[in-house]
Amino acid sequence: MARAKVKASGKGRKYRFSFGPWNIHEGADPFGPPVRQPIAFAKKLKKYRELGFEGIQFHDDDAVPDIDSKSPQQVRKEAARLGKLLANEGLVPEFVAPRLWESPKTIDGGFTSNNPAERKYAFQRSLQAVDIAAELGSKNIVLWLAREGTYIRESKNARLANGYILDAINAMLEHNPEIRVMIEPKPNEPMDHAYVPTIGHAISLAYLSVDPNRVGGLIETAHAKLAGLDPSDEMAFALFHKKLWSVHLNDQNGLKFDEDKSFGAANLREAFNQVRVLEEGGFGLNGEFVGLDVKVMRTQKANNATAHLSNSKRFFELMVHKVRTFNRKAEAECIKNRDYEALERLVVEHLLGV
Ligand code: 3MF
Ligand code: MG
Repeated sequence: MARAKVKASGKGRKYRFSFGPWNIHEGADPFGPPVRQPIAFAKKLKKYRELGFEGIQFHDDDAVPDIDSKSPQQVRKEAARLGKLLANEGLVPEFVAPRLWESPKTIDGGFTSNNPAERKYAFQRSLQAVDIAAELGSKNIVLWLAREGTYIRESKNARLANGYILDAINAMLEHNPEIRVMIEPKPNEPMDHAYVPTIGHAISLAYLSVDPNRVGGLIETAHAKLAGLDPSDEMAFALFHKKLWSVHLNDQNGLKFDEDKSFGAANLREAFNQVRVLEEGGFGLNGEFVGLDVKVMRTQKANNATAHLSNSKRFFELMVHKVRTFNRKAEAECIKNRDYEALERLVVEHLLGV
């Protein structure tokens, strides 16, 4: 297949890309078992460079497996060892996310569990994630608040729950003066409703924290869409607050389960607008990664189960090209004349390449 050559650099910007090891996965879903063999972490690490990625997103237990069975010293030691390995391979740890949603101790949520002992576990595990990030050489913690929410509203006190989440964020900030916390909002799934469902909620919590400059957001395309919002507007909101510190680009075909499709695969125009907003807002100029959170289709054979990653990166780069070659003069003219029908045609024809 002939491939158009595109550059994702220019205007002083060279985008760097990241993904998490969970993005290379076995294809299990709630209705069926794995359909591909697991790939060892070391093998996944080799894939990064091969696929043109530099940044690695970590869960705490991606970095240190079986984390709960190890002493704090052991956890730090293993994280430090991995940090050295990454540096030797020229790979960058982008962030660490405490995986609070899989432990038997977080069945009812972590920070917002109704059980104080479970809240304490979530708290301590998050502080440990901060230590892991430091040992790996990353300043970023991501909080995806997976089970911090409810199946039925009456089961938790939502007002107090927001306070518990803020307490945990403050504790992380105080635990390490260098660390930044990025909240990755998602409105639902696994919960019926999650607390902190949008970037607006996340940023309002950030301002209440002990150090608002160190609390920001990571926006995932699909999560914004599941909230019925436009991902590019959500990104613009965070950029306006100087709080868009990472993204999970992917795509989502309407309001259904979180699909994590390849970026741009469901809606080209939304992808165009996300890239347009990121470019215009200077995303990446302070070292931010263009992060992906994408799943390969369950039907994909094992021999090409990373195509969703290279495809997403390529679609992003092609969109950068589309954004940079958009006729800005014609755009300005349409806006000046309040002729948005003409603007619509300009955009659609540009995307269609006519
Ligand atoms: C949620 C996330 C991750 C999840 C990952 C695996 C950082 O959208 O980005 O948390 O763990 O998607 O399901
Ligand atoms: Mg995500």
